[in-house]
This record gives sequence, structure tokens and C-alpha cells, in this order.
Amino acid sequence: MGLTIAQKIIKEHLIKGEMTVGNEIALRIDQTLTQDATGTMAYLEFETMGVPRVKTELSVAYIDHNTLQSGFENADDHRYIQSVAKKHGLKFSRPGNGICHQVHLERFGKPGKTLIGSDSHTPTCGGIGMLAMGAGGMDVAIAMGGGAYYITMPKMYKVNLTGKLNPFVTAKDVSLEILRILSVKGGVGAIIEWGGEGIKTLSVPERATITNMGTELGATTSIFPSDEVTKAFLKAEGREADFVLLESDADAKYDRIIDINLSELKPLIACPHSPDNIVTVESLKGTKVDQVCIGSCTNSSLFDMLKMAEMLKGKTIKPEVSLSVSPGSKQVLGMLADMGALSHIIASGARVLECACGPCIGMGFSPNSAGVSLRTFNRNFEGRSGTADGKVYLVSPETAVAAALTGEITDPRFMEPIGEIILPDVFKIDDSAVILPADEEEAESLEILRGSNIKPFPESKPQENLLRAKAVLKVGDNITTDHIMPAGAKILPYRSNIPYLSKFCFSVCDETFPERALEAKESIIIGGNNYGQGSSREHAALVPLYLGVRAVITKSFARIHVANLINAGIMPLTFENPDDYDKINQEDILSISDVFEGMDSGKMILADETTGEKFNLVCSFTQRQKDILKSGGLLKYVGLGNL
Ligand code: MIC
Ligand code: SF4
Repeated sequence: MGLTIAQKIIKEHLIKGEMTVGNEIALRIDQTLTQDATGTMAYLEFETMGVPRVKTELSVAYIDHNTLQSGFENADDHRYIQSVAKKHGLKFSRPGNGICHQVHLERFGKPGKTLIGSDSHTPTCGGIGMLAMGAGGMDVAIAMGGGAYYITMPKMYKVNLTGKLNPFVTAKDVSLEILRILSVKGGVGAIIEWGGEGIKTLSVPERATITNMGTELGATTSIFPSDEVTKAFLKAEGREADFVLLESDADAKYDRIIDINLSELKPLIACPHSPDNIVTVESLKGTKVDQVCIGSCTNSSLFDMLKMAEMLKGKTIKPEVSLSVSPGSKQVLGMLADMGALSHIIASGARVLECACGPCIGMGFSPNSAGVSLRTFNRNFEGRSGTADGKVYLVSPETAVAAALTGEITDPRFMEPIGEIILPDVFKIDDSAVILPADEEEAESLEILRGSNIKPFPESKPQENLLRAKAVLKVGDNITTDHIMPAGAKILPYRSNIPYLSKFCFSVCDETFPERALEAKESIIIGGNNYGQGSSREHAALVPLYLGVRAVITKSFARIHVANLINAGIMPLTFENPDDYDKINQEDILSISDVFEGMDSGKMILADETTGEKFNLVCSFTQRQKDILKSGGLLKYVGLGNL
């Protein structure tokens, strides 16, 4: 039987397991990436393994999330990561060099290879035919140490594109269209392959916008073939030698096929507070806009920036609107400057920010109270912008500029036309902001530079046969990691200080949770569907662990978060009958006896001691996952000699 692109890469990297859907498989990982907000933890975890040099073909440590340095904390963490990279054989991408996904796509990603990154938008490199997945920091640490990455063998979905995008309709609108079709949980357990005649019209940056935002579908990853378009991009980056042709077999089988005609698409917009809350831009015409932000790993390529600059050329933005522009990388910013486009952006009244995540993760540029903010980003979860009642809409760069120029939501198709954007044949290549590791001999004597903001990990405990604890928190559907462990300028500096972070756990839903959880000592969280969607941050598991959470019981989980819970030694369980969720109240005392037998049989009985009712729970732990839970988390399991 023929294979899909992803199946071909999986087959070539398979270490253990059978490639049948739902089976656990172990993959050899060629490349890893980390960013600063998850990196400090990942490297502390890597250090506990005692491996002197990373064992991957390439590992890169980026600094891009928190570059504000509002106190010593970040500067110390950056210095720590830089010293680890130098000693342990990683490349270090300095702050200012750009957003990890954009830089990795430009300079390091390779078709046909595997990449895991401690950031959920790692699938961006799927735009050049790489099997690129987001993972928790511990999983990335294990891969750097030479261990495998475990995933559940996904289903294969195919999106067939026909036609060609009309002017002012963009790859971002394709991302929003697939979110409209599938929703934020429609991709869970699947890899999404993009194909059909229509892909020939999409450049690599456009493809990368689409694979980037596949994360919002909950997909394991998204991937494009590696073809002539990929080859031209790699050539422009001076990396033609990295090109390999990669396509699916003609008789490859897909679990679902979705057709999208690019010619029929209109500009779309995701309304607050979910990326799948999609309507046409036209339908919101006239809505007053306070702020516009252009950038993030979804829309910060040279292609996006050039289109935006062309629209802004010779114009100034409305006085009532504040516009930020964050180019994705030093390469993008440098080329914008060389090509003269930067001066159009500056002259328009835009505020040009650093090449970093910036406003996307709430690092400044929070909207005014109840402000309407149009952003070219990928997430608009409640509170993520830093303004609790801010209303964030997700749009393409074209729709963003149209709003900045008119002061209201405006379909960009009604703006003055711009000429075709032709990308240069050769990009500006300057890797001077990527610092190389020391050679092995020099590395031995190098010291790791630790700051006082780095606090010890929370102590994880082995799961026991009897679990008895209070349901300290009950939350609804689609709880994001931004609900569980918010980010933003005030909290992000403390990513290596779990005790401090714990004060903000679930603060978006219930500010009293941390205090009540600590008082209960041991607790259980009850959740709805798609619990833990969004970021790969393992802090959303480590902080609950610190607060005494022993199990999370939901209707369903998001992929990376469920792995992070197991890695932290917290048991993820699901209701056999989702309606039972309604019968449990916050504060009820719950118990499960025979946990170990239940782990083996896949069924457990949950007794609600407060109401006297009993409910069936299900789980499908592999032997490895059971062993991790019984050892008290992944690090302890690895410490027992199981790499
Ligand atoms: C995000 O977009 O939510 C982040 C910030 O990039 C996270 C990583 C983090 O929380 O550090 C992600 O997507 O994984
Ligand atoms: Fe950074 Fe935003 Fe991309 Fe996350 S989604 S990596 S915060 S730019």
C-alpha cells in the first residue's frame, strides 16, 4: 500500500512500535529546538541526565519569547541557556535574531527530517516537508540526550487545494478556513497533509503560515510536500544541498479528505476568544479598531512584511489606531531595510518592535480596556494579550493593514490594489547571531552560569493504588494552557521559578485555586473537552504538580498536554460517559481504588464520596506510560536507566 508523506518520514525514523493508528510509536529525532520560555526547564532537565553533548544532528536554543529583561531574571535565564548551549553542543540563537520557527525555517529545517521543539508551533517547518512536532520540555531533553520521542500513531488527513488565491486573500485565510471546517479539536490525533494542484501557487512562507496554524486544530502536525517551490526557497537561503524531493504515493490512503478551492475563499477573521470562531471580514465591516499587531511566527516572513509595507507606502495610519510590526527574523528585518520597505513602515506611523514574539505572548502592547485588537497571530485566547477584557481578532496581514488605515474592520479587497510581491532569488544570509558551541575539549572546562531565579523542580510522587482527593477545580470545554498557566510580561520572567508561578495558576478562571489546592494538599481537576489545548508549556503540568494535583479527569485532552501530565506524574483520565461530567461538583471528595489494576484494564471506577455516585473512567496507558506514572514522572523513570 502507498504511503503518505508523513508515513514515509515516520517509517524512516521508526525505532519501536507498529505504524497502525492509535499505537504508540517511538521516533528517532534528528533536530530539536527550544525557546527561552520553555528552554530553561528543558535544559535543567537535560542536565539531570548527565549527557555531555547533545546526540541529535542539530539542536538549537533560541531566545525569542521574553526579551524584555525588565529585571535580572530574564538576563540570567538567557545567560544560563547560552552557557548550556556552548558546553553541551547546541547552536544558540541570540535575542534579536528572530522567532524560533521563522529562523528555523530559514536556516536549519530540512525536508524529510524529524524535528521536535518545546513550542507548539514547531510544525511551521512542515512548510518545507519536515515532520516537525511540538513537545514538552522533558521530551525535548530526552531527544537531545539520544532518546526517542513517543507519539500515538496518527490518522492521516489530506487537504486538497485547487484554484488560486485572489488578491488580498491569503494563506492566513486558508488557515482560518480549515479551522472553520475542523474546529480547535478537529485535528486531534491526525497529521494534516496539504496537496493538490493549488499548492503549486503557494510559496514556502505561505505554506509555513498554514502548517504553523495547524497547531490550533490540535493536529499532531501539518506537512507539505517538498517540491520545486521548496527547492527554490532553500536555494535562496543558500541551502540547496538540503533539498530532497518528497511526495505521497499515488495510492496513499487518507482517513479524511477535505477539498478547498482557493479561488472561492474570502478574507476571514477569528473572533474572540477562540481561533475557530470564524466569520468573513466583510460581515464585521465598520467595527471600530483600537490596535493592530502584525508579526508572530504565523505572519512575519519577508513575504508578509513586503505586502504590508506596500499597502502602507505613502499613507499614514489612523490616529485612533496603534500599529505594531514585529518582523520574524533578523534576515527579514535586514532585507526590509535593504529593499527600502522598512522606511514605508516607519513613515506610516507603525511602531517597529524587536524580531521576537512580543505582543503575541503578552510581552507588551496589551490593548486598552475592552479594546479591539486585530492581530496576525495564531491565538486569541481570553486574557492572553494582557488585557483581561481585550477583544482579540485573528486576521491576515492585509486585513490588519486595512484596519490600521481605516480605523475599522475593513475587507482588504476594497483597498487600493498593490502590485505582485516577487521574493528575491537570493536572501540575505548572515548567521552571525547564531553562536556555535565549544568543541568537546574546551567544553569540558566550561562552567554553567546559573541565576538565583532558577528554583528546584517540584517533587513528583509515584502514583499509588488508592487515589483519594478533593475535586478542587471544575472547568469547562477547551481550557487552554493559557488558562492553566498564563504567560505575559508580568509572569514570563518566572518560568524557572515554579513556586512563584504557582500563584497565578488558573487565575483566569479562579484566583482562589492555588490557595485552595495547597490547603487540600492533594487534589483532582475536572475538565471538559479538549483540556490543555494550545501551548506546549510543561509548566501547565509542573505547576499543578507543585500544587498537589494528582489526577485530571476530563471528557478529552489535547495531545501535548496529556504527554506533559504523564511526564509530570499526574494521571490523565477520561469519563467513559461524557455526561457524567455534569454529575460531579467542585469540592466533592473523589476516590479511585485499584488504580494499578485500572491502568492495566483501561477502566477505573470513580467514587464520588460526597454524593455516593459511581462513574466509569477510561484510560489507555502504554506500558511505558504506566511505568512513568508509577515511577513518579519521566525524569525519575529515566533516572532508573530507561532512556
Ligand atoms: C505560545 O504561543 O503559547 C507559546 C508561548 O509560544 C507556547 C510556549 C510557551 O508557553 O512557552 C507554545 O506555543 O508552546
Ligand atoms: Fe511566539 Fe506567538 Fe509563535 Fe508562540 S505563537 S512561538 S508566542 S510568536
